[in-house]
Amino acid sequence: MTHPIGERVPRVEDRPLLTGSAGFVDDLELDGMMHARFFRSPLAHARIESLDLEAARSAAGVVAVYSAADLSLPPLHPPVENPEAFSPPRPLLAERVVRFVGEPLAVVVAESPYLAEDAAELIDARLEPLPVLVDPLEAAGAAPLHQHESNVLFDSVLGAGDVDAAFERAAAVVERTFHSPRYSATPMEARGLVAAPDGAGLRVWSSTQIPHRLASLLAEMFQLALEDVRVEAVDVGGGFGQKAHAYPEDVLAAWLALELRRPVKWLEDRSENLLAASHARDQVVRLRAAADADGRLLAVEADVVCDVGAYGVYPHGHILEALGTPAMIPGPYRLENYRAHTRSVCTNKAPEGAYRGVGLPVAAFVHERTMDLLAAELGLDRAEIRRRNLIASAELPYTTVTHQRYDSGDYGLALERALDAAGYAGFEDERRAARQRGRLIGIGIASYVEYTGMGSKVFHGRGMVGIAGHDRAWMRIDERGRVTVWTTLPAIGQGVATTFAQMAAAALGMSLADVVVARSDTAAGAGGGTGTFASRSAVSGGGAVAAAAGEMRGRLLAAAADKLEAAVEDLELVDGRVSVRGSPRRGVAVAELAAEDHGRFDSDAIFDQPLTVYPYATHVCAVEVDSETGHIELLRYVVVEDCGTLINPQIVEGQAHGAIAQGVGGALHESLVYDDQGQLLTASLMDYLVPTAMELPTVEIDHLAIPSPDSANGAKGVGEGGTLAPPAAITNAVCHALGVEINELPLTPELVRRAANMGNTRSTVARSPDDAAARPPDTGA
Ligand code: MCN
Repeated sequence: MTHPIGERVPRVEDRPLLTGSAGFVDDLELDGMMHARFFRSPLAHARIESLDLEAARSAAGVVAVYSAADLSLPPLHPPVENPEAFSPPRPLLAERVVRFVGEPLAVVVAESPYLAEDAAELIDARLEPLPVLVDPLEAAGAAPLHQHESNVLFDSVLGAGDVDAAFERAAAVVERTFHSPRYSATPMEARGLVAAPDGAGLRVWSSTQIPHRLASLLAEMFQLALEDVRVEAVDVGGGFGQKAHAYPEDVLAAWLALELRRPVKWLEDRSENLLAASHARDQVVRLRAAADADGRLLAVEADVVCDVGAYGVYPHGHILEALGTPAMIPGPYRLENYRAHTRSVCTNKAPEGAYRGVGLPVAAFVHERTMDLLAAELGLDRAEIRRRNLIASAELPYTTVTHQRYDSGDYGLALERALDAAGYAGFEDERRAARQRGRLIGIGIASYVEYTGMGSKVFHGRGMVGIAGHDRAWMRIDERGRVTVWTTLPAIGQGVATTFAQMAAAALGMSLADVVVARSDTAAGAGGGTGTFASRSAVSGGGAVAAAAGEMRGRLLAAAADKLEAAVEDLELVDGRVSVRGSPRRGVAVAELAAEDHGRFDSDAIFDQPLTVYPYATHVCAVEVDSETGHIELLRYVVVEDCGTLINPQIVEGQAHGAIAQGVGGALHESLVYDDQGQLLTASLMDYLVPTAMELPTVEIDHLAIPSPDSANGAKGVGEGGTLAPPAAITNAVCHALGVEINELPLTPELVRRAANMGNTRSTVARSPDDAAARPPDTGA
């Protein structure tokens, strides 16, 4: 196989994962290794009166116990340089005050994880309760949790056009409030790392999406030279954004290894993961939309409130969703008049961070529910209103009112293909026939466009100055002519051990079997890079791999030119052999060149993607709803997507399946629920319901594969897109089945039954972001 791009190459990472030979953090056993366990706050907001560590310190097997008073480390301070944002520091262990249930107060190090856990239970904390803020709308006006004038940590207005004039000439106006619950990314493997002293420095093995960024943070925290901190990403049992951050626990576990001069393992349990790893998508969006009599969007006005919890995450800060959701509320539609007011508000809940899709599933839920609502208002077909508003392929590149430059594609084609595949045209007949048999079925559409593959310009433009934005690849060839590739984008389950190998093999004219993608490791070469998040590996990593492979290829050709006494331009590199074009017998094997002096072919390249690329899709979903039990059955699920040139269609489909599973979870089941004292009521998987294979539909996927003109390989990102549409497509289908309106998630059986019983009314809690006094109606749940 000489050009494996676009091939359905089976994932090389699967065999070790399926045969148990993969190496996760918990598989690491080092001599003399100790185990860390955190003592966490049982209260959401309290003054720390005293912390008695003595019983824990004298417990069996305990090596040391530390509280904030024993540390001389700075807080984690997300470097956010955005004039509209205030970024509060986050202490590694709470000092004076705790701000959420699960916040670490002390850390115990013991000879076994069980002894550490037992000893942590002996810690006696006297906490004086303070008023608890769980409602962002109330928190906005309440006493500040940080050294800032209010709990509003980000306050921004953006927009363009004449919104008021557009509303005045509208034929239809809809105004609704949309609620997105709090979610957890719930990776199968929770957070964890192993750290060990290493001469004057430190060695870390981490389940992380950002090994290079973690290394630079640890070097800064411990005042070590960057080259003295080596971080290796081990096999990652899912990250989904949650591991795109560095947490206080990571820093402390590494510090313990340095301080005690022994290896330390820290692994959290599921309950800690649900309590204290980052959450996401807790938002209230009030939206007004205006359309003319033909259903063409005239104006949109949005008020977005993001509940970011007690702190920002490192290094992204607390502005991830607050920048993402309002920027993408216009969706794939033509819109000239837009105004959005966005606030990030801190509360006594766990900090919010990245979760696959970051703010965009909320934007898609809002714009796709709004399309259906406008269609109903105007008596238009729901597909037709989308047809009239979708940006046409001839209009691309199209710069939106929020300064997104949608690059390429055909949004209308994705819609039509998805409608055809789902049988949209004949669905009304099916629905009527089903009704006659007492069955309630419905169909829902969700179209979206998203940003992927962002480079340094975008992150720094947002004020996220702690994110490099570029990526890097290093390549070496051994004496047998086999190539090893390292990148700054670790494999987290998304298949880059396969797709980077495909890219390198294609660029080097080599067989896939001769290319190995190694785990990301800061020891692979000097310099850093960004990491795996925001669906950037295909584009940014792809650019770095192509550049490094190009460099190696150039050196191989130059060496072959010397040997063959031919001009470089006359040579070709195919199937691991350089030969003179037209005289295939005059050639030399790459392995032979490498055997002579393999070091001279090493390459190293940096890539910074200049333009953001925008994949898009339409999902169409058919459901059956049981109005007595509230059960929703997904009958059919069709996706037509365009992530540009497909590197590996099988991996792209796997990415879509996984992301859709998470989107279905978000639509039907998942919700982190706090009580009014800030206690998390869903701190186990008995209560926080993730979808299982039983709930998932068979997904039919079609690809448009229109290459992006703005990425080096024509690809756009695909890892997150599948999460964006399911909440909207499923809710639209359920509303269609029942003839009701629902504008909140998840669609629990209680909510569906309540909506069905209310008949054709709005079931959503009618509460505006500005109305702090209004209370949601009793859910009866
Ligand atoms: N790909 C391709 N052709 C394209 C685009 C992508 O073959 N046109 C391939 C890529 O080469 C890569 C995969 O699809 O193998 C995803 O690529 P990309 O969209 O660039 O996203 P990233 O590799 O940067 O992955 C991150 C993304 C995000 S942000 C989250 S969160 C996420 C995800 O993808 N977390 C995951 N997918 C995940 N999948 C698994 N199994 N586990 C996670 O934690």
